[in-house]
Amino acid sequence: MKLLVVNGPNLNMLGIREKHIYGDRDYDALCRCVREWAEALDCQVEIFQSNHEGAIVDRIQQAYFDGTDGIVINPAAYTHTSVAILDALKAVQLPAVEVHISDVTQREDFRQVSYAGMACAAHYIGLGFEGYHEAMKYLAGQR
Ligand code: CA2
Repeated sequence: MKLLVVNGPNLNMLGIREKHIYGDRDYDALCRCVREWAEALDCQVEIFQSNHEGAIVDRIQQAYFDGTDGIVINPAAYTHTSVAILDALKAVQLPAVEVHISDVTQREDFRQVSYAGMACAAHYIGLGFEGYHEAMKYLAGQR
């Protein structure tokens, strides 16, 4: 099974600031966890991070053609703004799961809408890095 993990803007800055919200581990640590979990689940994984909305749309579209079986997505700030990412997820019709490191339900009003989440089959919110693990297990369980 081939999984694509998509991370949106500023997630590459994890561990540098706002540690009380996102924890003290950095983005490389997240990527190492994701690769270890993929191996344990006997899945292939590609991790994609971009600070650019269009690049994320392009990568989701590419997933339709490259044999991706499922998408784990943390669109970061684009969660709350991007109809383009929602439409891309709807266009490819691949199983997708939304992840947020922090508990966005307990944060500012502007974080209460998730466009991408409308195209996702499951949501793991506020579980830290472990949310990615849960999302990967969910998709692997669909095999
Ligand atoms: O909790 C999450 O995973 C978020 O997707 C993280 C986003 C935020 O905009 C979403 O509302 C919730 C932020 C990504 C990381 O931003 C940083 C900010 C300061 C320092 C390091 C990273």
